[in-house]
Amino acid sequence: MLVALPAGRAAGCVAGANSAGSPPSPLATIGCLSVFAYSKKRDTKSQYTHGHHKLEMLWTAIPGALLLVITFTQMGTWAEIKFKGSFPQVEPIAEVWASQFDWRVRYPGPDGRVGTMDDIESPFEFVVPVGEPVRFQLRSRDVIHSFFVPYLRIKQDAMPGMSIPVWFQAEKEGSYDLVCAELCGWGHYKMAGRLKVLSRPAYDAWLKQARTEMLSNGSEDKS
Ligand SMILES: [Cu+2]
Repeated sequence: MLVALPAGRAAGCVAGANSAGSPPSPLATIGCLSVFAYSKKRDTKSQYTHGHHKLEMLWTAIPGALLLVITFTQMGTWAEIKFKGSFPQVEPIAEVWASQFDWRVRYPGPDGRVGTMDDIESPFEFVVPVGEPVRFQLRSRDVIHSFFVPYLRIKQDAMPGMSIPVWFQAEKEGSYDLVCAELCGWGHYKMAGRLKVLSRPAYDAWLKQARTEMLSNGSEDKS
């Protein structure tokens, strides 16, 4: 039956093999391929193609030009976000440490400085005031991580040995995803933190409460 179908060979072969509702057997498949292989004239030359230069130049030049337009039109925005000279003149609110597989936000304690004994640590939770520019230093304890808050479209790599300044301004109160956007190891998925945006009074109250708890060293739980 296989060789009796010179026209529409493949369809005929498969249809014939499937007539009983079962998948084509290996023998039927080999038979179909053989029909194709041996039906070609042996003396024909292979066809070579060199593409279409004009078309290739066109579909290279158009995306290239578009990328250049995008690059130059957004340079101001990029500079505003990333260049240190255009950062808002505010004190860093905290240090954000990334590590396998953890976010630690260190706020200054009563001495107003980060990196001292009275720092407040907030694991997996970055609390900030709404409607104000927030500046922080981003650091890594081990490998490359990436601080990513999709809601704010903010992403910055955290590099070991570097303290990288970052800033943003959240305009709406709420709780947003804070994730690591760099595949940093087997527990990468665990770096699921939160960015909590509070009103200024609520933020001050949260900070005061956190400082009180830190200074009490847990003694309030014993009462
Ligand atoms: Cu990470």
